[in-house]
Amino acid sequence: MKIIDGRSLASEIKSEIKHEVKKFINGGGKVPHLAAVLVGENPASQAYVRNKIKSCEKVGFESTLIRKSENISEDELLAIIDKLNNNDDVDGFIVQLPLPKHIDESKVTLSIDPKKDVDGFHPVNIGRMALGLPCYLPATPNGILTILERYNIKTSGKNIVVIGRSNIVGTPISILLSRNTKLGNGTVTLTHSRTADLVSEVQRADIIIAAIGIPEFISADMVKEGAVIIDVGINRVEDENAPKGYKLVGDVDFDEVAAKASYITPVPGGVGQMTVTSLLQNTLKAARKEVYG
Ligand code: BQF
Repeated sequence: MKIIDGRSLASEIKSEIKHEVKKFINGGGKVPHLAAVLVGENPASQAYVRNKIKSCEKVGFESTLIRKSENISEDELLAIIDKLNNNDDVDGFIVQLPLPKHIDESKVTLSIDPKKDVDGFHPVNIGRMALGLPCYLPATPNGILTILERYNIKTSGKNIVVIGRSNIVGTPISILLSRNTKLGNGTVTLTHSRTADLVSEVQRADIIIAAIGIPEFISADMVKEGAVIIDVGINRVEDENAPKGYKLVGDVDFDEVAAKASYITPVPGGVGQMTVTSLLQNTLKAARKEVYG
C-alpha cells in the first residue's frame, strides 16, 4: 500500500509553476494576477482563501483579496464581478463558495466571464470540458487527474466508481475519466443517494472516487483488495484532544481501508492540496491566454 503524498506533489507542482512564471515574465509577459472574493466569515472558507493567497505568493503571482460582509446584496456582488470581468490587470478570479443563502450561486457563476473563470464552474467551461475543448478544468477533478498521472495509476479499461454527483466534483470527474484521453478511458459508474445497491457497486471498483461528504463512510468491507482510493471528503468532526476542538477526516475510514488499498489519499494532505495547485495552473493559463486567446 502506498499513501499518496498530496503535500509533496503540490509543492513539486508549485515549483514547476514558479519556474514557468519566471520564463513567462522573462519573455515579456505580465505577472499573473488572481483575485478572490470572500463573502462572510465562514471559518473554512477563510482558511481556503488564505491558503490560495499564500500559494499565489509562493509561485510569484500577484493576488488581490476582496472581503465583503455577509450582508452584501446580490446586486452589489454582481457589480464587483462586473468590475473584475472588465479589469485587464486581473487574469482570473474566484468567488469563494458557499455564498450566504440570500445570494443565488448559479446567478453569480453565470455572471463570471468564462475567460476569467479559473475555478472552471461556468457552463461554458463545463461544456468545453465535456467536449474535450480547451478550458479551465475544475480544480478538484484536475487535482485528481494530476495525482493519477504523477503516480502512474492507469485508468484505461478500469472500473471506476465515483460516489457523489456534485457539480464541482462527482459530475465533472465522471466525464473526464470516461473520455477517450490519456487519463480517461475508464468504465465509470456515477453513484449517488438513489443508487440501488451502493455497496456492491463500490465493491467492484478498481478505483474509488469518494466525494460524498459523510465522514468515514467507506469501510473496508466495501473495498476490493488492491483498489485505488481517492478520498475527496473534508469533514470536520469533534475531537476533544485536538487543539481546535475538531479534526479533519475524509469520506473513507482511512486506517481500515488503507490495509486493503494499493494507493490511498489521506485527509488532510491528499486531494485538497491539489485543488489549490489546479487553481494556480488555471491562473497561469489565463495570464498566457492559452484557453481563449
Ligand atoms: C488538505 C472546499 C468544500 C467546499 C468548498 C488542503 C484545501 C483543503 C484541504 C483547500 C475546498 C477544499 C476548497 C487540504 C479549497 C480544498 O491538506 O487536506 C487544501 O484549500 N481546498 C475551497 O476553496 O472550497 C471548498 C471544500
